[in-house]
Amino acid sequence: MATVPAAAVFLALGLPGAALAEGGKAYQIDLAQLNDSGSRGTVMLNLKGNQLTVRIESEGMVPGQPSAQHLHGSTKGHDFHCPDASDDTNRDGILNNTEATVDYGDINISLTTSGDTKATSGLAVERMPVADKKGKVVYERTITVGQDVVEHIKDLHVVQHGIDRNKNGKYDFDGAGKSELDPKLPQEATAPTNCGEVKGAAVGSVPVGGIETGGGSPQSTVLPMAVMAGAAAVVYAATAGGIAVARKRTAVVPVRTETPGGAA
Ligand SMILES: [Cu+2]
Repeated sequence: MATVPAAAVFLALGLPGAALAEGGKAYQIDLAQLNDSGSRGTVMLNLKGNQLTVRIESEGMVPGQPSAQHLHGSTKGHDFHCPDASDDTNRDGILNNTEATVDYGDINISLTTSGDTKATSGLAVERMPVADKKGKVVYERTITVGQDVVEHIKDLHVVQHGIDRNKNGKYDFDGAGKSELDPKLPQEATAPTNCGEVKGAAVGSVPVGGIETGGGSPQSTVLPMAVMAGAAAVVYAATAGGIAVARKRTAVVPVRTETPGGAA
């Protein structure tokens, strides 16, 4: 089982002990690339009561671009896991979110930088971390979670989204075409770039009710990110240069557009 003295884990990883509340349980996740993205990272989950502190350090992300990131999976005992290239069921060379959701399950928590962390904030990219110029993302947030999350923390996985298939430093339609979730979004913006499971989860966690796929669970009959695209306060807007993050006051009309390269 992956539970170890939290302070020891942070010591071993070189992460600041101050980030860790005393008396909590810590779980480590190694993020492994999907879609040949070259992305990788380390996640520490620290649980103290119903306070979950999530710390992510990842690299190989698309510089200057926001990365949607979530805890995926089920807190009801269904067994999900990280996908691999064989889950590219339409064999177009891209593991898209719909294909991957069969394995990693729906969004349980959106790992936003502020505001709510509901699944409906899954594509609230103005509240998602932006990679620095070297493609590094550092994220830390403490979230109040439900008892179901406390009891099933080992059944959840961290997934970060956003790839740069044509290596031009931005999300655009030339790299991988349109997202299957929303034709207005590039596939590069929504495809998963990495995924990681809690270490030792397969040993310590016995799924209830056996293995189910995302497609088979009732909550997965609606594509989560497609739903979020409509609910999110922010959309990706295509520009001449590629993709920009457009803030909206209403559900329809962008009122301000930022170029993604502006974030340092
Ligand atoms: Cu996700």
